[in-house]
Amino acid sequence: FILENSLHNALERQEFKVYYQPQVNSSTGEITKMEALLRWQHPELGLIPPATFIPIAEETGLILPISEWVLKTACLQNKTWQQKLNLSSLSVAVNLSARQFQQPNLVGMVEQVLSETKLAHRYLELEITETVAMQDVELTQKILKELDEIGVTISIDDFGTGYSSLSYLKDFPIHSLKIDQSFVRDLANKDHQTAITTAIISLAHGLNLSVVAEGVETEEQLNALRILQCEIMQGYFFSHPLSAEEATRMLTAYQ
Ligand code: G
Ligand code: G
Ligand code: MN
Ligand code: NA
Repeated sequence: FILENSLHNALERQEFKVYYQPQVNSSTGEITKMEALLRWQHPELGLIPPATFIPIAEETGLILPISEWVLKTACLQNKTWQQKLNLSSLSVAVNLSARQFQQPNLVGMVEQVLSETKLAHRYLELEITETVAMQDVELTQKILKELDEIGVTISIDDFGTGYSSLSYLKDFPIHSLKIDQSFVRDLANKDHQTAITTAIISLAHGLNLSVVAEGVETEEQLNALRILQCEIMQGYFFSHPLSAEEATRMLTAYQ
């Protein structure tokens, strides 16, 4: 109850922050994209993780205004980085929630935000989990098709953890698969469990999709992924999620 009540006021009280975590091309060192990750700094309870408040926000419908704010903030930030830091090809990835897929005007809202922030459509990637994508396959197909038509790119988040058939991969207009952290973690254990990661990477390549490894924490994992020809990586090994100020400093130093 306490959380639900304060969640109602959190937006106007400016208690949300968007953090950013880079995606790195491990061969060239290039930062290709920043993933926007929402944080809630509660005045009494401190930092509340998204896993705690997003389910409440979903139930109450508050996720809709919050998500729109995240999208706007992230697009504006990316546009600023492109211009001020001369990173003209930097993209931004934003997570979509289940509830947003039932929102009738999702695509219109996305278009509106892109036009307000003047970010070219191709620099926005929307991440959806397999589980959300599979809730209503026909609806997902319709929405993804519309997003694809306006030039936004789509990735499947936490790939491999959902309960789904693989046949949708050829029907949905998606651009990349994000290998779930749990599989990347297994790359470093002493049994060298590479089977699932290997399969996801070759599946992605076979379907002409790009593939991103999440949760890369060690050099050992990085090397294993390189051997498997996974080019794009994200994780603590490169950077934790950073505040906008920290991310700007990091991008400035890198540039
Ligand atoms: O840092 P991490 O604790 O940020 O994120 C935990 C979970 O919350 C992840 O599954 C992530 O996808 C999700 N998440 C983070 N930010 C957002 C957001 O802005 N919208 C939605 N729907 N999920 C988010
Ligand atoms: O579900 P999604 O992939 O959107 O959420 C990413 C989550 O993973 C966030 O909570 C983010 O803070 C976290 N994260 C990012 N990099 C790492 C990492 O290297 N290790 C671990 N354990 N978590 C990570
Ligand atoms: Mn994600
Ligand atoms: Na993920």
